[in-house]
This record gives sequence, structure tokens and C-alpha cells, in this order.
Amino acid sequence: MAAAAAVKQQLEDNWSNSRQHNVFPLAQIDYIMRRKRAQQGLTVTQAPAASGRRRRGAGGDQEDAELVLPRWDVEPKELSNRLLRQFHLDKTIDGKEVLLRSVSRNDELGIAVSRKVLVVAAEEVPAFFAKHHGIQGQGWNSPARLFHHLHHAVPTQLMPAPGGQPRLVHGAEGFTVETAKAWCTECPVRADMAAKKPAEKRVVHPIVAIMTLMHLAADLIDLGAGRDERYRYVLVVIDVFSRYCWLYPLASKTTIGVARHLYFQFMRTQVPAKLQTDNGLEFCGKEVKELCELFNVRHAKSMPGHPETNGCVERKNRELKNKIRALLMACPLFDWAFHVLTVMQMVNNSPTSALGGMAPTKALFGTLPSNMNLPLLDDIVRLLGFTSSAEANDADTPPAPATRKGSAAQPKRRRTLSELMPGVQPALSMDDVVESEPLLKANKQFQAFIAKRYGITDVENELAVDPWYSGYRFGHPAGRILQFLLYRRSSPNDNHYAHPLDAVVFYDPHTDTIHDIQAWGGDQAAPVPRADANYHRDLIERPWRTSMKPLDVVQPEGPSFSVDGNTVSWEGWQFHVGFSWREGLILNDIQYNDQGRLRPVMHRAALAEIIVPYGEGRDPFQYKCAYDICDYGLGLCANSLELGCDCLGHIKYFDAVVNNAKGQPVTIRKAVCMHEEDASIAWKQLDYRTGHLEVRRLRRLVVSFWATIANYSYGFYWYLGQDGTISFECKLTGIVSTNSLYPDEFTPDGAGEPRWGTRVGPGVVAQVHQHFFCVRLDPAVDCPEGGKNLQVLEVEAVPAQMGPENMHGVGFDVAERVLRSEGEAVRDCAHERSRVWKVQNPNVLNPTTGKPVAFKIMPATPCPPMLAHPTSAHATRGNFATKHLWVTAYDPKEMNPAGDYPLHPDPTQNTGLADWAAKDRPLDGADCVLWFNLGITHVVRPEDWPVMPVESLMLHFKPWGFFDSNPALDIPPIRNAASRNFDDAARKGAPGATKQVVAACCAKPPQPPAQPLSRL
Ligand SMILES: [Cu+2]
Repeated sequence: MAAAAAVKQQLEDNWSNSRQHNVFPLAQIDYIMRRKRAQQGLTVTQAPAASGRRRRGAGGDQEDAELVLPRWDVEPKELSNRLLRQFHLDKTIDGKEVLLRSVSRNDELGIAVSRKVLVVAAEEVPAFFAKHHGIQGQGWNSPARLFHHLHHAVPTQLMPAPGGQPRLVHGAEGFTVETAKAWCTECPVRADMAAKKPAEKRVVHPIVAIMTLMHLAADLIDLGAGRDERYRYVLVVIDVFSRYCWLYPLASKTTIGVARHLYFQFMRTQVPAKLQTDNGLEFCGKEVKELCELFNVRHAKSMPGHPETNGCVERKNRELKNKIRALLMACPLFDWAFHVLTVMQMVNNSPTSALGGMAPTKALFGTLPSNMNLPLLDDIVRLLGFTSSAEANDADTPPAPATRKGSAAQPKRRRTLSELMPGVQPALSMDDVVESEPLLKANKQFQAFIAKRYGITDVENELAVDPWYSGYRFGHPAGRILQFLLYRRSSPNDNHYAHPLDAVVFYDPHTDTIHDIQAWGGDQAAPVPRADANYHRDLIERPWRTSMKPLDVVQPEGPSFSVDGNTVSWEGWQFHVGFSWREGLILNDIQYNDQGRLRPVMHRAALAEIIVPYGEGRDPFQYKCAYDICDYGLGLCANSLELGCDCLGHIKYFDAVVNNAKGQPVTIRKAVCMHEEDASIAWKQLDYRTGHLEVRRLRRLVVSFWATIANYSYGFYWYLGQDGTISFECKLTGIVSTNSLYPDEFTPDGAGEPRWGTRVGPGVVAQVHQHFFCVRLDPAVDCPEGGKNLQVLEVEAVPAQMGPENMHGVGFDVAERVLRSEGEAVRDCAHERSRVWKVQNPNVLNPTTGKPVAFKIMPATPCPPMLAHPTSAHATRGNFATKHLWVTAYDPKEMNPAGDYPLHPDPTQNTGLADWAAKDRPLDGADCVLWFNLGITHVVRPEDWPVMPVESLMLHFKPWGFFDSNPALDIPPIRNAASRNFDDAARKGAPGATKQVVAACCAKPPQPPAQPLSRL
């Protein structure tokens, strides 16, 4: 859909624009102003700088950069001159110090004023100042507001104290709420003011908008100095109708900078009828005023003292600020400006109660972007291992304001992640992988070890190090400690896995600390295996085969599918293609058009987790176990696919948008491949009496993606068949992980036999291991609400008892039983009983059988059990893979079968699927979610070396009484005209030449039916 593409483009534009603050150069705004004035017959002169500080760079493009920021948040001019005079503060402020600050939870001296509790704590001011360099707070707690209310309450003077420290001269000590209230009623200044100007009865109107983009609200967030070298503020512009917000990082809050971005905003969307801001000087300056005049925008300012008149943006600000801070805590190495656009996207794509649960993006653009499967910010932060709310740890966050009834609301207490589970850590992104290698190689201790033990001095070129997650997560020193597997490399393109070293380094790249080096070869290193084993085209020594003729997949009339945005229609199937950084490809809302009736089949289908436990029992390999989704993010590791190499035929590609470790959006071009392919015979029958043949070829639609995680590459294929079957296939290839022999296995001739693996080269071992792929299926089975009321049954074929009904012992029964609770639904395969599981919808009966419509789930390849001991770390944290099938009651929070936290210290905690199933929720009639573990025990073959031929694992989700007959019956009898008879072609001596070969089924070549064939 064009709108989705536009959103994606816009997100990318946001990023590039936010980095180019000169998109609206000052010269341009000057030009517009001049032109307007010229039209009005006014003479244009260069406006003098409003103040040396504010307009130092006026007329150029760099005024942001040159602006000198004050030490404190509040500038003297932000306080009205009247107030300054009233409190004799002008000199005090110019004397560099301000001693009021906003509310803090620990303050006990209080002055109750108006509807807010404001606090003056004079004795704390110096320490506070030293720490924070100024006044903190926004909105109700801003210094200006504080002064405003103090003015009404206390005729207090702020004077410089001896020695330069200011202090509250009068009225600081002994203030209680009661005295403050007394001041409120008796204050002579207040009485004086009241006499001069009766208090207005102010009617506060809520902000409303009746259509999109006609009413914008803008405000500034101050992220505080020192967080980012280049920026300090965020300009927030919100479309009041749709609540869609745009964020622009700013270096300073100058009027010209704000005007420039507002101009850009008008150009990007449209000129609004109304712009709502507060009374900040940056919004009240000349440039903003002229901009609004120029475009005929009504500039509405909130009432002083009533921030709720700008409430839409004020509320949003706090959320945005907290989310940016949360990301900062999660990724402290990166500037907050990097996070701004991530936050913008997350907030805009998240449902909001202000829109009745709709996301702002949907409200504004009518659709959600194709990348909306990106995790929400809270999920990211949670997965990264930090509290989902910055408030819990945020010392700057003021307490909750008083409610309208006057009682102070308790600040919402959220548990931090470290309370939930100490020691959790962010996932190991590919950025970590790439960046940690040079760090270790530059470590002097590491260099010395490598030089001494292996005689390798050129670590940069001769060494390759593969970072894996470390077993140090389990009860070992704190830190982000990765285990690095070491290999020698004989040339830049060499397959270094052919040259394993006999040591593993446990290294923390964040602190550049080596915690341990475990070398299993003893004091003296064994010789590093030297024989090359390469797959790179420049290094393969065998001559290429010359026997292959072209094999083309040609669809002269194009493919049979149609695509609208991310929604695909093909041969009755209809579904939506999604993609997440974690799971990669997701199929949503799969439906099948059954003779004109669109029937829901699957609400959502995706691969949810991978675990690869290794089977070598000796140190240090007990730590070798990869969680390729949880630990790395499968979507982040997705390949850009190559036409004609990865994909054959008429291909539709989908791009994926993910983010890198810096929070920047990254587009993976051609991440998802879709095409249709021939899948041999769909059905066939030859009438032996008449010789009449009916045969149909099966087509299937293939939607796939590939991901590379270090040495392995995985392909994940979803198939939709014309026969109503949905299948999922994992393809495993790449390079097996290798290590060198133990001393007791080693022989000088390289013929030593490894205890726990296969020798794939002299001295090179590929260890035994297993792969498990946990597929999450959220079936719908004819339920328009996504499968809210389903049953899962276990179906087995068992020999019938011998007896009167089974006199000859040939009978066998098909036994069904409903899995009534999660505890009952933890199941293993039993091929000897033909065990399968059926998902049925008891509310819809099949007219043929009279039974509920259903699909069955069945593996197409054998599924082994996990071989690690039940008490091992592999089987405890990887608990989800110890059973083949789990069924849980749908809970949107339950998405990560290996637990929500990628790296955590206790393998028995946070085990995800096992924890959920332990709740033993009822399943009979529930919204059932199926988790199936495909698996393979990989005893490496020599043929898997140096690069592994694809191994395949497959799962079927087949209709079982869902249709009333064969859904592929209506495939028309069309003969493939491009097929050739080899013998005919050979006789004619011309490749591909043939005469018409008439098969029995096509004795009269049929015309494609104008109408769908009627059912027999
Ligand atoms: Cu393997």
C-alpha cells in the first residue's frame, strides 16, 4: 500500500532530516519574510539581533552551534520582569545563582499553593546546585511557575548570601502547609494585586480538533545538559487529531531554530489552521510570529498558569522523555538524539487510549506501516534488560501531581528489572559481534597470550575470533562476558573454522577485561591444524562442473499472486507479511477463500526461538549453547537476498526495517522472498477401465527469509499449498562449529579420534549438537476473532483389543482426547502411534462429517528429544525445547519461549514457556496457542565439511475436516506447454525440440475453463 510505503519513507526521512538541521536555512526564511514584506510594500532591513546570546549567528546557518547556553535551565528573561522586581531577583539571577527548585519527594518543607505542592528547601540549594547546575523541571514544576505561585503566596525575597551563596532570606524556615495557606489568604501582595485586578474567572477549554493536520501543538522537551554533546532539546510537534508526533532534536531553544523546524513541519505535512504552544520565549519570538503570519496560521498560546490548555503535548512530553531516558539507560553509549526517532516511531505505532486504542499512525495514515512488527519500546527496553519505565530510577522525575480532588497521588511504583532478576543483560546484537572482535584483538594481554602460545603476532590478519554468549551468565562474575572461540586464518577469504586453536577466551568488551582463558591443550599448545578447507569461489581447488545446462523457472504471464502493500492473495489464500527484529518473518491473518467464503485459518505464525545445545561434556564446552533468536535477534541477522541465486523464478521481495544498536532504522533490502513453485503432483487418478487419466500438478506459494548467525545460515520457508496445507521448513546450512582435539585424542599424524564429534579434517573436530526450532502457531480455524474458542486434541492410532469385535486382531482404533489444560498439553511425538494433534473449532461443524472443523499439526521429519540432562543449563533454560508440543492459553505477553531476558544469571529462572505452562490454565474452549519444536540431532558427516549441504526439517498444518472435500479439486487440467520429451528432442538432434506429445489426460487439450470447475 502506498500509505505504508510513505510511512516507511517518512521514517527514513525523519532520520536523515534530523541529522541535517540546515534543511531550512535561515537565508530561506529571511527570503520568505522579505518577499512578504515587499508584497506589503514594506522596506526590508536587517533585523538587529534580539540579544547577543540569542541571535549571535543570525543571518547564517550555524546559530545553534554558536549559542552559549546558560548554566541553568531558566533564563532570567523567562521570568517576567514584574516578578523579578517583586522578588528583587534580577541581580540575584544575574549573579549566576538561583535557589528555588521544584518538588522533590524528600522535601519536608512545603508551601501548598494553588493545586500543586511546591517546595522550597533553602538549605539544600547549594548541594543541589552543585549537582544539577540549575533548576530542573517542566510544566507545573518549572521555575517560572514556582515563582508565579510564590508571588501569590509569600512575599519572600531572594538575596545573595554572604560569600555568594544565595539563600531564602525570609520565610524559608518553619513553613508548613498551614502557614502557606495563611499566606495565600492574607498575603498583602496578593491582596494588593487582587485590588488592582480582580481575578479572572478562567474557563479552560479542552483542545479539540476535527480533522487531521489542521491543528498542531508544539512544545520543547529539555533533556538537560551533558546528555548529548550536540543536542539538548527536543521539539515535539503533535497533530492534535491523530496524536501523531514528530520529534526534532535541537541544540538550543532559539526562536529561529524552532521556526525553522516548524516551517519544515508545515512543508512536510501541510500548513495547519492552528498552532498551539505554551508561552515559552522560543515560541513567542519574532520568527515564529512571522512564520505564522506568513502562512496564515493562528498561533494559540496556552494560558499562563494553565498548562492543561496545552495538555495534549504536555502529557505526551512526559511519556516521550521517559522513553528516551529508558533507551538511554538501555544503550548509554549512544546519544539520546539517536534514540529520538526510535521513540517517535514506537509512540506513533502504539495504541493510545486517546484514540480508543488506535495507533496515531493508523489515525493519520489510515494504515500501520509494514514494519509495525517492530517491538514496542517497552519490549525493547525489557528485552534489553532494563526497567520499562525510567521513572523508577529517575531522580529528576517529580512526584505525581495532586489530583483534582486535592489529594496527592502516590507515585506509581514500578519494579525495576534488576529487582525482578538481577544481572540480566541486553541481547548480543550483530553490532556487538562485529565491534567486539577488534577490541579483543587490540587487548595487550590477549596479544601476549596468542604470541606466546601460538607464535601468532599478526592477530589482525592471522586470527579470527567468534564471540558467543558466555556461560558466565550462570553464576559467574558480573559483566558482559562473551566467550570467544579462536581460529587461525591463512588468507583473508580463508575458512578459518579449518584452523581451530585450543583455547576459549572469556572477555568483557565493555570493560576490556579478560576474565579467563581456558586452554584445553595443556601448557603446550597443540599444533594448529594447517590444512585449508575452503568454499570461497576463489579458493576451491576442484575444477567447476561443466555438465549443467540452464534450468529456468519462467512465468511468461507473471506470477499468480497479487500484492497490496504487505497483503498477499494467491490461489484462495490471503495473508499479511510481517517482520520483526526478533522473529524475522511473520505471517498474519492467514485466510482461505473456500468457494467464495473467506475462512480464517491462522491468526499468526512465526518461528519463536532456536536453541543449539552442543554435546561435548568437557570444559569449557558446557557453555556452548546458542539461542539464536533470543540472544541475537533473528530478524536483525536477516540476509538481503540475491535474485537468481537465493531465489529462482518470478520473485516478489519485501524489505524489512529494523534498527541497529544505535537505534537507527536500518532497511534490509529484499529480506523476504515470495514466489510460487511447482510441487509435483497434487492429485491423480487413472481409470483403468477407460484409460482416462486425471492428473493435476500442485503449486505452492513460498514465503521465506534467510538469516546468518556467525557460522550457521538458516533458511525459513513457509509454504501455502493449493490443497489447503500450510507448511514450515527450516533449512540448515553454513559451516559447522569446530574445535581442536584434546591432548588425549591428539596424534601427530592428525588421525586422532574425537570423543564428542566427527573428525572433518586433520586435527579438526565438529562436535555433536542439536538444533531445535520452536514454531509458534496461533490458529484461528474458522474463528473470525482469531481463534478464541478452540480445542486441541491428541489423536493416536492404537491396536484394538482382541475380542468379539476384533476376532482376527487386525483392528485398530483412532483415539482422541481433548487436552484440557496447559499441564496436560505438554506432549512428545510418538511416531509408533501416529500421534498428531488436532485443533478444532467446536462452534463450526463440517457438513460432511458433522464434526467440528479442524486442522492437524504434524512434523514431517523426525523430532528427537533434547539429549542434555534435565538438570543441565541447556535443559533448564532451554526447557521449552525438552518437549515437542506445548499448548498455552493466549497471552500477548507470552511470546518468547526461552524467557524475556536474553542473558540472565540463573538458568532455572525465567524459563518462558515452561513457566507459562506451569500456570495450568484451562484450554478447552480457550484461545489456544501451539508451540511446536522441530529438531535434529546433528552428528556431523564428513560431507558437511567445509560447508554443509542443506538439512531440512518440516512441519505441516493440514486441514482435517476443515473442508468438505479436496480443496484442490478445482485445479484446471492445464498442460505445461514448455515441457519437452527428451527422446523426441534427442531424435531431432536439437536441444529442446519436440513434437506434440499428447498424454492421455490431454487427448483433447482443454481450454482453460472460463468458470471455476464445478465440484464432482
Ligand atoms: Cu548443526
